[in-house]
Amino acid sequence: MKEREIYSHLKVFPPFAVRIDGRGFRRALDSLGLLKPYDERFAHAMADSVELFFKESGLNPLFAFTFSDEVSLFFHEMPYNNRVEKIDSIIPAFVSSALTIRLRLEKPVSFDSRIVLLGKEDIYKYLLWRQAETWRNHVSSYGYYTLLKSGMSENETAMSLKNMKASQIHELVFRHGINLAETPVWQRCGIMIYRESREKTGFNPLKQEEVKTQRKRIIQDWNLPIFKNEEGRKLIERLVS
Ligand SMILES: Nc1nc2c(ncn2[C@@H]2O[C@H](COP(=O)(O)OP(=O)(O)O)[C@@H](O)[C@H]2O)c(=O)[nH]1
Ligand SMILES: [Mg+2]
Repeated sequence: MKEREIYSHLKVFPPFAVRIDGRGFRRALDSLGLLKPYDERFAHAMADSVELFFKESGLNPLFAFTFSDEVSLFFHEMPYNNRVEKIDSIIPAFVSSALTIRLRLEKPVSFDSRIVLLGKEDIYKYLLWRQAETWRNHVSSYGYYTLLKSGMSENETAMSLKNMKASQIHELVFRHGINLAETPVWQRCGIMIYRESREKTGFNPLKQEEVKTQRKRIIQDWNLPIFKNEEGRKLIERLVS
């Protein structure tokens, strides 16, 4: 029967990204009574689940980028012989489980998963794309909940939004007291999770000498620059190298 496992030899060559997205999270999160469109509690749970992945999964992502219910993780190495089936199953399973524990959910949740083949030089372009999506999602979800609060049905709201330009949504939301240029940075730019190396000076009592060691810690960056700008480009350059 082993020969029927016909996808088991499918492999991917690093570097690549894996993007996972919460399945049906619109409904799945209902029971939590989250603030709309953004709830810091949910964003923390997502970022903490990814941080736990860095610490406990045994896999070694370069860094990760998350907004809303999606996470992109970047890899330049992968155990399991780079097998697609392993990558696309273990990663969403780990994050689903971590999020379930973190949010104390009573019903199971799942993430879908896809592999994105990227040359080293494509990683920046990919991140520009996902951060642009973060921004679009930010504008449209504020627009959506503003219209909904003003008494429209879900269908009417979706229809109206489709016909509105971004600038019109900005104005609409502004009239309801929210300036979309001044919302928290994480809502507009997303959150990055990465390892940072720091040199630590210790003392070796046997040799009676100072020793320098590299300590790694995980950073959650909630104050990301716009990747298109110089500061953002430099950050990504540093993370990729
Ligand atoms: N209330 C709330 N919902 C969120 C938040 N972040 C993500 N979501 C929900 O997650 C959904 C993610 O979008 P999408 O993946 O397209 O929808 P899905 O197919 O239902 O998972 C959004 O539509 C929101 O309903 C948050 O901070 N607060
Ligand atoms: Mg989703």
